[in-house]
Amino acid sequence: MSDPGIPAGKRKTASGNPVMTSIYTADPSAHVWEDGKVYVYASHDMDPARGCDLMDRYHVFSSTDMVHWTDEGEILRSDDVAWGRPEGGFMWAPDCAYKNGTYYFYYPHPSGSDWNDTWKIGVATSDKPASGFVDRGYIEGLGGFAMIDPCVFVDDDGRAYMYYGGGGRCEGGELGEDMMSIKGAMREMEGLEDFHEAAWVFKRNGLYYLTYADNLEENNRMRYATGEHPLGPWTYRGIFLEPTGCSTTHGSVAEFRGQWYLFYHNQAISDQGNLRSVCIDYLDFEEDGSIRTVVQTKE
Ligand code: FUB
Repeated sequence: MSDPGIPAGKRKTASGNPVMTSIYTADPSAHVWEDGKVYVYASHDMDPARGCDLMDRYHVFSSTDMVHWTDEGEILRSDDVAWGRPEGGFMWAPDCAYKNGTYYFYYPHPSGSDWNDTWKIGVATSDKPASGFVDRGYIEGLGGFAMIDPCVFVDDDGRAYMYYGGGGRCEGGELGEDMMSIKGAMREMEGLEDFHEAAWVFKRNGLYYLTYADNLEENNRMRYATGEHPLGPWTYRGIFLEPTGCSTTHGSVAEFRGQWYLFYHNQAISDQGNLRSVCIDYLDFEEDGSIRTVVQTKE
């Protein structure tokens, strides 16, 4: 006898999608930390929906069961960043990593008025996952055009890797012990097809996965590649999230109590591409490690 399970699309992740409904949220980076809870670090879309320039703060959400979510409140805003763009705004897709008792919150933010050419990756730290973050400056030696969407992956051996990129180029490199410097140099991630932005790296059964948003106009999908090493080279494997109805797509992947999940955003509540909301759906794999197309739970 085998357990057929409940078909994808019939299973409820939570109270239905979108899951985060206290504020408009986008670009979810999900992590299960040592306290057993799942935390989502998200961008906060602001009303009026004028565009990505108005985004100037981040919230964290937590859950003990993937069903009930608590908005833990704001953890950082552009006013807290002494080195940041004088006019503020542009706090784009963040990520968080944990090492040796410290949570490192990574966020892309321009350092000058000429926002698209002055991106830097800022780092704020705390000894708690959802509060107490203090900005520590930015990662030295990097900066410039479309250096957005940082993702930090900490491998089982404790080595940490950073990825970022927009405008068609994804770069990766190893972080130093301080989690705020790059060991050696960043290098282009090879083997990705049609990379746009939103890199995310995770490991399953010894295989590394790099997921990202592609360039389909006004309807980005999510694609992925796999590799034997956290910095590639990567083998392109396909599309696993079809358009959500939102002009941008940005996702992360986490395992919680033996089940894998995809976190992403859509515009189901507002019907506006700049007022997005975080969604969660099951992420399932084939025997050979390939990712099945995600069935988007709409409500
Ligand atoms: O939320 C601002 C930007 O839109 C992100 O950095 C991109 O990944 C896209 O979701």
